[in-house]
Amino acid sequence: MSRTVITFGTFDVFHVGHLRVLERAAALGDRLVVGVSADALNERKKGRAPIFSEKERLAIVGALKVVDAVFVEESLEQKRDYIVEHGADVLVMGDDWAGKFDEYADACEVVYLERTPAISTTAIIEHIADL
Ligand code: C2G
Repeated sequence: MSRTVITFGTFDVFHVGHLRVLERAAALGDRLVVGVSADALNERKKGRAPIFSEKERLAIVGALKVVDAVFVEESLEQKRDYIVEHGADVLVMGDDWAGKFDEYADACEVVYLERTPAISTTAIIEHIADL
């Protein structure tokens, strides 16, 4: 039986922390499906527009060897629908979200992976702004 893994994220200013979490998520199953946050969701969540548009972020994440399919994540509340729609057996998120998605444990396995230390989109943006 093939095992489908699902994960979600903005993946703005794509960096090695994003790559590592996707590689580790893919290793937990046979097929990795990624929900990439819509621009509007990002603005609601973070109070700013992403640097790269959802179309660009979808293209980058979708081109990765470890990613089998991408879709737009329109809202955080639709997670259960996305899990069912994509037939996910495992939901994976970085541990900055630890405990936040435990309510879906009745629909699939929920796994939180350790974040890659010392790298983030915000830190990269701040670093570039300071150059
Ligand atoms: N990540 C990581 N290590 C980092 C930075 C990010 O492992 N140094 C992981 C996050 O934990 C997350 C994924 O990379 O699992 C995507 O991170 P973000 O783009 O910051 O995603 P976020 O805005 O948290 O969106 O429905 C949930 C949201 O859409 C998650």
